Amino acid sequence: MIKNKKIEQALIGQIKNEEHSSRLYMAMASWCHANGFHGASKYLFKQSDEERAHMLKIVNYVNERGGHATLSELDNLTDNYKTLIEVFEKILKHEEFITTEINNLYEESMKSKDYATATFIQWFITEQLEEESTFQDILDKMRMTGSTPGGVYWIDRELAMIAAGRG
Ligand code: OFO
Repeated sequence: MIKNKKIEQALIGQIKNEEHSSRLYMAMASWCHANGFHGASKYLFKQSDEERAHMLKIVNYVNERGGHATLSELDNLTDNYKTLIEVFEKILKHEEFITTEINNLYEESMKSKDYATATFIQWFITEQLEEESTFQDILDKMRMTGSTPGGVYWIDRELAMIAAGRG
């Protein structure tokens, strides 16, 4: 049972964060498609699905432990970007924010001696590490190739390969 209501609320807050991430990446994927970055679009639609899976993971965890995973009202998001690099800069910033949220959740669970939740959250800590490193890598490549049409074309193809599991 999740006895501590504060932990239950913190997990519900994280459900909102994951749902927001999923919508944010879907909006970005749509922008990429509309602007001719089809590889980046495929990649971000996939990321959006992953974030939804993260959300479901927490929903199931809360309910399986006798809590009630409710959904929250979502924040507005931007639909417009100037460049592909701006999209990925915003993603990295967003993931850094999520990492802080996950770390706080872990700390709260430990303070409350809710070791089951702390163990559950460890998966997300590892996931954040991987995601931050992947997005940093993509950004580094983008910065290296600059904003030349050839460079942008190459990175878009790379993202298409990653989305297809060949990257
Ligand atoms: Fe849910 O993995 Fe990052 O945000």
